[in-house]
Amino acid sequence: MDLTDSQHLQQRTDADWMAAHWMPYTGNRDFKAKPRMMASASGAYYTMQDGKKVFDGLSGLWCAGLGHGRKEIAEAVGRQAATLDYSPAFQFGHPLSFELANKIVERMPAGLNRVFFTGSGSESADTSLKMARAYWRTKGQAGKTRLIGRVKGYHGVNFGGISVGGLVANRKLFGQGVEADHLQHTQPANGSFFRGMPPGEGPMGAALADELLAIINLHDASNIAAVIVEPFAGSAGVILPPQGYLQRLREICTAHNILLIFDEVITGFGRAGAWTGSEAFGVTPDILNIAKQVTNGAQPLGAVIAKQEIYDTFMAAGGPDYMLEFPHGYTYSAHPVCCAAGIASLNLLDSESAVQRVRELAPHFENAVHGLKGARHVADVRNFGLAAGITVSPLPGEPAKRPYQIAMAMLAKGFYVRYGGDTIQLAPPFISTRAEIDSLVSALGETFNATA
Ligand code: PXG
Ligand code: PLP
Repeated sequence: MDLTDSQHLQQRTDADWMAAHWMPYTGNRDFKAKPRMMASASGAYYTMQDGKKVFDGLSGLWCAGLGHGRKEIAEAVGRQAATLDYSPAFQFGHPLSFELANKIVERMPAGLNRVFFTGSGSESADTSLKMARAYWRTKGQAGKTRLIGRVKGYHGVNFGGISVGGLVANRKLFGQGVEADHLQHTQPANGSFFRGMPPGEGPMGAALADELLAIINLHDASNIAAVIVEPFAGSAGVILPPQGYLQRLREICTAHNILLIFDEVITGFGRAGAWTGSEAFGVTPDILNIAKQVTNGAQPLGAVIAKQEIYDTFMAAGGPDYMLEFPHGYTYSAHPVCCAAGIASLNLLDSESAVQRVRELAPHFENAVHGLKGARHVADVRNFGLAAGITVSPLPGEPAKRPYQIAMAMLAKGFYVRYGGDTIQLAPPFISTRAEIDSLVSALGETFNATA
């Protein structure tokens, strides 16, 4: 395509041309009437097609903490695409996936050391749930099939993920899913304004985890395969576990032979100021899911990391060596170009001490976002690492409207923030400066105050 064509494309927003793309999780009618087209990105900024520079207040969709346009990642992707653009995912291998698996394991909690690659967080969720059921069946406990999620949980959009997920808007159109129960959410009452984790005492504290005992009483542990939770819930608006809550879930799962799965698609690889939420909160699951930041968002890649005993169980039951042990996988599992992006991204997280940087920025970010207390419509602020959720008091009958209005007003001011449900979400890049965080949050405060 010559420059003229590309310039032409850059300017095209006519309705007929845009009709062909049914956009995901997007108000298609609104977008196509008022397009928000991005043209390029560098560092912590997007350039919109009209030339406007916009600060990336959510690191893309929680995935580009290292900032955009990273030369090292782009070069690794280009080199790999030219060398081995695709390699059959089944029954053949290529060195990069083994290299990346080792690099991932080095960053996982001790004992989680077997990496199954997927193409996204949703695929990771469904892979982990199938792995859990198959594990128990392989061990001769075929009755252990029930899956336990949590209200307000998000585990992507595939059938397993929406069944254990607890954001009802993502499930209600789709009919019968997989049998699942849900723990209560851990979101404190509006007006709590806790900094980081809520205290462990009281009815919204660690005792919330004991609800798992009630579910076990109902179904019996002999029918339950796994519990899946996000260390902190991202999509629902940054909902922290109370002190001691995850420890309690771990104890109950261990005592009752139930696998504990952490969905770390958002909390993995730096966002929580540690390599994993597991590390940040000091609790180790049996299975840990990742995606997003592992490639800095530059290529689609996810993974499920299992403890060795799970892998060994499948191997021991696998029959003759020429037979496969786990009938599961995707055409794009361990895609060589995605693995190249993953290796380059993990190298950059190391060479830039990005996780350390998140830890250093987090107190500044916490002070900034909690400065929003008192702004108009701000009902609660929650934060951890470089993530924050702000609950917006609803317009009567239209709880989702004000967040939308606020996000659009922020865009006009040059800041991209995410809105979802009754929340505004922030997850600035790890490379943000303190001044950038301050201007993001002060623009948000002004916008709240100016919103009817
Ligand atoms: N698990 C968790 C915990 C997630 O946050 C997924 C699974 C699904 O990943 P994929 O790659 O299939 O989208 C996610 C994704 C938001 C937002 O603004 C959050 C996600 C995706 C898009 C937007 O909260 N989380
Ligand atoms: N549908 C059909 C008809 C297929 O042939 C395949 C893969 O071979 C799939 C779905 C699954 O695609 P993927 O492996 O990319 O998830």
